[in-house]
Amino acid sequence: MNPNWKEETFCRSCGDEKLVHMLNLGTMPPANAFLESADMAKDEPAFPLRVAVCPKCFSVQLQDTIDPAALFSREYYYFTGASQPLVKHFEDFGTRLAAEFHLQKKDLVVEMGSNDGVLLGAIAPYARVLGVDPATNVGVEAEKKGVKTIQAFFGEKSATDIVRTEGHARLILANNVFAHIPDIHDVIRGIKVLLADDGQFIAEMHWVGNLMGAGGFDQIYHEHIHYFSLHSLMYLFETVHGLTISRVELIPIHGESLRMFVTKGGAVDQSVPDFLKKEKMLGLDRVEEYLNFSSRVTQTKNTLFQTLTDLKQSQKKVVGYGAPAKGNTLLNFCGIGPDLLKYIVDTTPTKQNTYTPGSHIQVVSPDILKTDIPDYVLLLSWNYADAILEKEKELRARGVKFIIPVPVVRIV
Ligand code: DWN
Repeated sequence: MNPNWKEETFCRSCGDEKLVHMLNLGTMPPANAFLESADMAKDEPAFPLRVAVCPKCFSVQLQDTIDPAALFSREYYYFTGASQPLVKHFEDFGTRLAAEFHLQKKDLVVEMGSNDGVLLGAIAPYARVLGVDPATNVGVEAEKKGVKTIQAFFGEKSATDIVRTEGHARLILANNVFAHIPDIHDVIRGIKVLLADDGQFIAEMHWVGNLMGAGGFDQIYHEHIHYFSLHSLMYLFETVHGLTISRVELIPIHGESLRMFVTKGGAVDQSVPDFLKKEKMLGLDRVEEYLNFSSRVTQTKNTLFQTLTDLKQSQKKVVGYGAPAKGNTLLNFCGIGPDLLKYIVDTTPTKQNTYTPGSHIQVVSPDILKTDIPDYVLLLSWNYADAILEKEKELRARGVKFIIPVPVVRIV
């Protein structure tokens, strides 16, 4: 048994052992484990990727856990700053938080999973900011933005240390990180220690309703332990931890993500009951709805593989656009390799001249598209489709077609 991996039998959120299996994506390497040339000849660790739902609290979660240290306490290949639409999203959000919460220099704002400091950099002019991130490399980029970063996992211990040196936090932020953490109870205990009594914990995370609907199954990978609904978040924060989800927003990021505002009590905004009603209409309070997902995933897999195989047989040149983590789930689950995708372009310098984990397709700079014109482009970063299709309008004017893979394959 790989020491970095174990199978879970109990619901991580409520402890109910009757987890119901809902989807098996096979065995594959971690989605951000891009390979340098020297790594290609070495053994590539791969792990089961299976998803289950808890019939009691409706928490959707991986059945297998990889040691977070094996995933995050290392060079991290993902930089928020590589995606301009995401940079704008977080810069706008930072400005909004400063105004909405009347932030002042005495206020402390802490972000867990702060990556290269894009969000905290936007808040730094208004308040004291502190990043917490376990990766060994991203903090250097954050420091360039004036964002001090502690290289650690956020939890009760790191939160206690921060209170001792910096005091309590007016805001604690977590964007695309809370769902990555196996021991979410330790994180919530840390939030309760660090958050000021009038403070708010604000988190963005992929929404399971989108993942099973218009978004894609490709957002399932080993970094993402949990796939929350508001129903399951309510059980975790309110029933288990006695906190209050006071407001919720659905935001058009990474498909559609939930943004929740958590307080230590007080008024609850109408958005919370309204969203619970929306989820009930989608059947997210019924296990059957989760069990229906698997057949749609298999349909997408078969259609995408057949589309690319047909294009190859028609001598068409097909390349990938964007090397997101989710793209590696898609490529590995659908069995797509260098025979079907000649290369993949990506704006992230650390990803360029590497190879995708499992599928071993080379990642190169988008500059290649200035001279090497493909017939088709598989848009692996489909969550930025609008911005990318606009950016590549000249390619499209030359007849290049874009394949959008999820939730159903379509060519534009
Ligand atoms: O939770 C996570 C999600 C939210 O972000 C993390 N586990 C890691 C990461 O996942 P991802 O890699 O799927 O995220 P993105 O932001 O969808 O990745 C987009 C990729 O596409 C980046 O590598 C940058 C690239 N890109 C590009 O090459 N050209 C992006 C844009 C907008 C472009 O024009």
